[in-house]
Amino acid sequence: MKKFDLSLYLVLDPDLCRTHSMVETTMAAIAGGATIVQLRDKKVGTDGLIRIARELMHAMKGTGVPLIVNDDIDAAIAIGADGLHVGQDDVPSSAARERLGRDKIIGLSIEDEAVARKVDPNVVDYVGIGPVFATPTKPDHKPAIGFDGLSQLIKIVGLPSVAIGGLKRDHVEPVLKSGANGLAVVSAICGQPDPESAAARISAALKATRAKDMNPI
Ligand code: TZP
Ligand code: MG
Repeated sequence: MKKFDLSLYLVLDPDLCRTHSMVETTMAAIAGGATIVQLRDKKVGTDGLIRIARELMHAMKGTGVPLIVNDDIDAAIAIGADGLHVGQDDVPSSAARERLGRDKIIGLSIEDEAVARKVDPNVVDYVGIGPVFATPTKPDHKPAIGFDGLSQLIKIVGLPSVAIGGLKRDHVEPVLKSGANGLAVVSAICGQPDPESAAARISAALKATRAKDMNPI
């Protein structure tokens, strides 16, 4: 059963989360309105990821918020994560689907038109598109695409999508106007002095923007 809400997608970064820990940040963000969480840790290896993901799953139990593992399909399978997020240099999404089965969520990062045109909607459940802006959180990121690039890629892919890269609360409106279902953030929540209120402020902006669009003056 695959149900997910991309509105406020928290991507965890172990370095930025140092002050509050990943579990604490995650639970605060969920209390503030985060709708989906991705564990992204490039340094710990599969065993380390499994250990952290187990702690996260235990803490998140009963919240209804899915946990997605970045890149590491073995870790995702070992812990029974809700899904896997892959980039262009990771396991191909078709191979991931074969191993994970139909019930798991598969997300794919896309950065340009060529990649967007190759996405298989029978395999991929959602796409992460960006970076919208340059960001120090991912030093090796591809060139920033801005909101014009974002809306162009969303139209090409035609799948649920989440924007990523340098996004803060003030970007909620242009992100939704570009056609994305939500925004994925790292530093707008991880490492913030109060991750719960940081998430709550973004979540409130999402609700206000959607309400405004439904009731145009
Ligand atoms: N992929 C593209 S940009 C990025 C990732 C994981 C990092 C986004 O981090 P931040 O702090 O929200 O700019
Ligand atoms: Mg990757």
